[in-house]
Parts: sequence; structure tokens; C-alpha cells
Amino acid sequence: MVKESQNIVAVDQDIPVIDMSLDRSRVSMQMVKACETIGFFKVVNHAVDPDVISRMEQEAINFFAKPVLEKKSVGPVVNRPFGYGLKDIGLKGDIGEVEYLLLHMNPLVLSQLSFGNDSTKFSSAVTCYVEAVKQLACEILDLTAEGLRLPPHTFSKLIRAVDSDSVLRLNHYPSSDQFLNSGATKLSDMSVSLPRVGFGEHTDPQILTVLRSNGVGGLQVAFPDGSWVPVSPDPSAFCVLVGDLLQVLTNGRFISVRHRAVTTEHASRLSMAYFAGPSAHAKIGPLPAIITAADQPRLYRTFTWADYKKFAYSLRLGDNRLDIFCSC
Ligand code: GA4
Repeated sequence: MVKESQNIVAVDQDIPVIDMSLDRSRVSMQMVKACETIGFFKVVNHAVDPDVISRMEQEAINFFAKPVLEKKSVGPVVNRPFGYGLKDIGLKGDIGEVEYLLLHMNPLVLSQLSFGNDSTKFSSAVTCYVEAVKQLACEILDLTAEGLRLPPHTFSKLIRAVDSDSVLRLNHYPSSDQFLNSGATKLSDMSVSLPRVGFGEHTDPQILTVLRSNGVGGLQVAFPDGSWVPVSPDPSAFCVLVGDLLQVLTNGRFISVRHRAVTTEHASRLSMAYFAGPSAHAKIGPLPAIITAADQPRLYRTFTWADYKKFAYSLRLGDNRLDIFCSC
């Protein structure tokens, strides 16, 4: 159950919604402001083809409707954390009310992706969707770089690299009232279905996350004052989250946002998150241009994404992963 102390104070109106069809310099300034203040915003009027989205969403719905054994057989066979997962998150014992499919986005995985009888339909939906959201992530990164007066491809070149390490996650959260009849709820709780933690609070390790969901709420983001803000669902929008690496690259100017997902009373939620990461050997550290422009002390030392990931998987979901990379 979600703890009562974790109060929700701010409201969704405080979440920036950025219209990407507006003037480029205005959009880039709005994005920079959102990344600096919350590390989270929504984009509307993006260029992602609605057909590409609905094909992917339909394939995800079909996938989660299959029996567990079939879901577990999704190929290529890979080790945890990749593949199908039920409740277990990461490698250190974190649990959530969620089932998911975690796919590494390298060309080999995409070419061998198979499940069920019509595997080409599934892999083609994934390939098109990932191509489209990667394009969107690059566009957003270019806009933020421009807003920071950096060369436009400063961030996007990291995720455009041929061996970039990006991940697609399909999440299916059951409704809260699914637990009412399951015997898992105490008698005293039976009249209301309280929200449960679907995916515990954490920051995303990568550079940028581009996420969407069906019309069911459940995502909450932490504001700098510590309040949790529920994000109202909008299937036509994408949510954009600053990841740990972008916080490091900007020397802390952008905030890697803490967020979590909780279950919703009557409906199950389907979300699709694309985590844009660099190549394993990419060196990540504060950009010299940012430090000198603002005459700021350097907050982080330089490390490789491979080092960072190894460390991330040695910790629990909610742990702070950036502290040991501080240069202080
Ligand atoms: C959070 C963002 C992505 O979902 C993810 C997650 C990963 C996992 O589920 O295997 C992690 C988590 C995420 C952060 C810390 C580590 C790694 C679980 C965990 C405890 C796929 C990712 O890249 O990092």
C-alpha cells in the first residue's frame, strides 16, 4: 500500500505541457525550464504517427493477455532483468504490482524478437515504435541543447551511436480492486481498494525517458519540495523524464526526476517507456561548456555508462545512484 506520509500536495496543473508545434526557440526555452525545475514535462503535437503508437499498444495488450507460460517464452532468451517479469524488479529484491516486458533495443534483439504465432507483427510494431520514439527523444534533446546554447547534437549524438544502449519497457499494472477478491486484502480494507505500489519511487539511470500510457492514471512525480504530483493520463501526449546521466552531463542543472507508479481503483494501466541510453563505453561527465559558462564547480567525476549500470544494478530501486559519482 502507498504510505500515508507520502502526501500528494501539488496538482497536475503544475506539470508543464509543451506544444511542440509552436515556435522552436519558445519550445526549447520551455523544455530547459521544465528540466531545471522538475525534470519532467509532457509534450503534445509531437510528430509520432498515431498508427505506430496504436499498433504497439495493441501488440502490448495482446501480449499481456497471454498465459504466463507463453509470456515467459518471449525470445530471444535473455537473462534477467530482460524478458518477461512478474512483480520482481531489478536484481535486489524489489517488488511491485506490475508485470512487464523489458527489451534491449539492439538490432540483434529486434531481429530475433518472437512470441506467439505471428512474431513478425510483434517485432515490426516494436521496431517502428522504437524508431519513432528515438527520433522524438533526439528532437527533444536537440531542443534542450539549443536552449542551453550548446551545439544542437551534444546530447542526441550519444543515443544515435550505433551501439547505444537503449531499452523498451512495456508495463501492465492491474487495477487496485483486482486485489479485493484475491484474498490478499484484510477484511477491514474490503470496502475500498487502496492504491498499491506498482513501481516504487526511483530515478531513471539513462539520459532521457519517453513514456506514454493508456487513459489510466497512476504515474506520480516528485516535485523539488517533496510533494508527489499525480500525472493525469493523456494517451495523445508523451511524458518526458530527465535521467541520471542528463543530470550529470548538465552538472546538476537538469534534475533527474523521482517518480513512481501506483495502481488505480477500477482500471488497469498500460505504459510504454523508452529509455535512451548511450553506448556502454561512452564517457559521461559534466560538459566543460556548462561548467565554464556558469562558472560552477564540477559536481560529478567522469565515468562510463557501463560502470554506472553495474553500480545501479547493485543497489535497490529507490537508492540514490549518483552520490558516489560526486566529485566533492
Ligand atoms: C529504472 C528504469 C528502467 O525501468 C530500468 C530499471 C531497471 C530494471 O527494472 O531492471 C532497474 C531500475 C531501472 C533502476 C535501478 C536498478 C535497475 C531496477 C533496479 C533496481 C530498466 C533501468 O534501466 O533502470
